[in-house]
Amino acid sequence: MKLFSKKTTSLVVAAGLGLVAASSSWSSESLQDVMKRRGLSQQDLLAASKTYVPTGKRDEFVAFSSGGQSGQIIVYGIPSMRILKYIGVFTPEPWQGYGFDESSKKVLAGGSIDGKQITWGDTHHPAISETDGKYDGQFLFINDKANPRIAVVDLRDFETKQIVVNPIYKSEHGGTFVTPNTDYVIEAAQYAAPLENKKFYPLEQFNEKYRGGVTYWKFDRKEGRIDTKKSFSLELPPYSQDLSDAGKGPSDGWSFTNSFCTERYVGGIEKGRPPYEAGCSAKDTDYMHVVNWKKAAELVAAGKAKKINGHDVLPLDVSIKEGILFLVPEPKSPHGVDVTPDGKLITVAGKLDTHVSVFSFEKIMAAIKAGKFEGKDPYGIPVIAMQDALHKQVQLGLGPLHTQYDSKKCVAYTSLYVDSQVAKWDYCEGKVLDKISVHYNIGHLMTMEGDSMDPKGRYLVALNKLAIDRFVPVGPLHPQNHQLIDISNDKMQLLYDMPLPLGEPHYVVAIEASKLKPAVRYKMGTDSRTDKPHPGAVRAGEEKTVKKGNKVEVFGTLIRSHITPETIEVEVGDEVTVNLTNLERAQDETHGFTVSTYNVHASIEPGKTVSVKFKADKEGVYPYYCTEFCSALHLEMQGYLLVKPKGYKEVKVAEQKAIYTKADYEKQVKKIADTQAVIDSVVGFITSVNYKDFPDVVAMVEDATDQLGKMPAAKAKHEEAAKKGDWQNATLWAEQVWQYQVKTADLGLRAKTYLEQNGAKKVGK
Ligand code: RUQ
Ligand code: CUA
Repeated sequence: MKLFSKKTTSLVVAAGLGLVAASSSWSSESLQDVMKRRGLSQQDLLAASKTYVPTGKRDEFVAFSSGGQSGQIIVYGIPSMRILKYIGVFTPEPWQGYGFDESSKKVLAGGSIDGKQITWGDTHHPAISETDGKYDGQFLFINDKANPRIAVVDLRDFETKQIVVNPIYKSEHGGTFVTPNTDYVIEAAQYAAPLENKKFYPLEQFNEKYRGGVTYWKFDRKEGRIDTKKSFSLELPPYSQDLSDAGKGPSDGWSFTNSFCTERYVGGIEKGRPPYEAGCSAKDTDYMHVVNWKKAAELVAAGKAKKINGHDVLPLDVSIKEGILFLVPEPKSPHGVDVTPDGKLITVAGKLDTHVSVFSFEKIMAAIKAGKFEGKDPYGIPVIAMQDALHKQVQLGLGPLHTQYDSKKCVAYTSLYVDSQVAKWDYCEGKVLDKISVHYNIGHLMTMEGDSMDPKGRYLVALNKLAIDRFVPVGPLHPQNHQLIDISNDKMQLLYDMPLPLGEPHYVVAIEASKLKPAVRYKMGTDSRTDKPHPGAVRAGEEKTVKKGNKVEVFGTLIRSHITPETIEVEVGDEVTVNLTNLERAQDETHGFTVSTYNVHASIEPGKTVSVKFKADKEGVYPYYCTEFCSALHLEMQGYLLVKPKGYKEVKVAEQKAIYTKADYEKQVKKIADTQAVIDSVVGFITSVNYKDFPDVVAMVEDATDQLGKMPAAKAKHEEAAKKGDWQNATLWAEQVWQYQVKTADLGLRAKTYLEQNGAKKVGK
């Protein structure tokens, strides 16, 4: 029996414009044959059919994974688990020119601390911007635990636009979490330290002088940037604040932050004291911080904050007096705090407790309103009794960490680190529904839009801390393992292991792919890092090199398949800035740019302008070239940086010897005529359909028209040279005409294919 049999015949038009017919057909192997040969079970096939995304088809969800110590973000598709992109965030990323061109260097420099550039980060928790508590797909935020910072990524182009440094912490962990309309991005501290910069207090003064906190970064959606001046923090006791979450729906306006080591234990193993891990887990409970951030923002606006390192901080006594800060005991060494989609309940998992605790926001509010507290912490913060805040406690297993929600009512999933399992449970009734083993030691888990007010269910990804024996060994450092689990039925089913070899991802968020609307091209001459017109942008024909003193500035362009200018001449010691605009409009026609040994690189997508800068401090000849394989004559997309010695005198050099003859020229002219026939037929097809209804095709047609528009000048040159019997120049200019034709035809054929595949309709003459 043949289950899969398919025969496809496609016409491939090679760049040389010969028409080549290629046919491929599936081999006659049956499904059973393949199962036998590869040792696959029925169960494997079922799993494969749930994760396999056929060639040419796209994923349902897009996941944004923290890149851990890589300081980057990894983007992959679900259910295929195919990696789509790495976004450079805290770490330079050469392919995207991130950290190798001027504007992106500025973004990275925004993350400098005390004048020191930090070129790595420990990214933990990405967050997608929300509108009314639902993912809107516009922006992405991520934190750096090692050097307390937050980055803003714009999902229109998947580029990092801003890095802000937390002005008062020395470490953090509880970021990033957004409020339901992304008014604020929450970032909580981790290891307490003095809040004033560069201030030393001995560890003996830990209780008095060390502090934690939670920061609310104001996000300006219109600007697409964090507004540091309108951001503020709450001073908190030196408890190790951990993860946070924003309230939503009925709990909107409040936020919740876990903590551990409320013992305020100070270790010192080298002094014979018991280590941190013993002292920090001695008590049975730690504290969840409950903060009224809306009221906090009002207090800051009313001038109740005090400035620490130039940043607004609400002192502990103010927050206590104004009634915006409360504590609720939570089981020993908690980790995740996750508000339910309806905003009514808050799930907390304690690493050293077998239960998850579900707190009721309503009960917490009732206790606050009634002034019913079991006491105060050492800093005077009112403490609500656990029993007064608790909705339910559910025994799940060993080492519960993080919780995510399903589209089905009352259904939650919690990771069990020690048990290496995912527990599916009902948080309304408080009962376990199902468990599945994962490999191994799961940290976070993630369901589709599972921390928003509108979870989508379907899939769950387990972010396992250890891979051990799951993959072909690649040395002592193993990749991470993201395991895809089907949650659409009552029983969970493990589908797929995905190795992620770029740092240790902590958390992932996934959004419906259809909600993302990334751009295809920039408005011509845009600086993508500022979203503003780039001062170095020029249009075709306006290219120039300007020299002022020892500063040389090039205003150049890129288009298949040449860089203008093709030579840059400078004197040793000159400071060189090269601005380049990619004149293309066609989708995916990116050019790259580098100059040999000067450590610069730019990725210049259609419409973008980028500048690279360097000091030409070595005499010599340095090729530059386009680093993206953009066209048939990509390798020819080249030029020379000539760094001459000071005071160099030009020497006269003989012209290159002619090698072409009249016969060569005539061959060229014939080739041009043949190619024109192909172009005419493609143009005939495009104009016979409603191509104007397809913006991508309109862009390709514009590019093609640009290329064609350059032909007459080159044609006049070859004809004139031919008239003079200068067969050398006649042949070369004719070749250039053909080059323009080739690019026109390439675009035309791409447009034609696009139209055929996207259901273009014939239009009447
Ligand atoms: S972490 S395994 Cu969120 Cu940084 Cu929990
Ligand atoms: Cu442009 Cu290669």
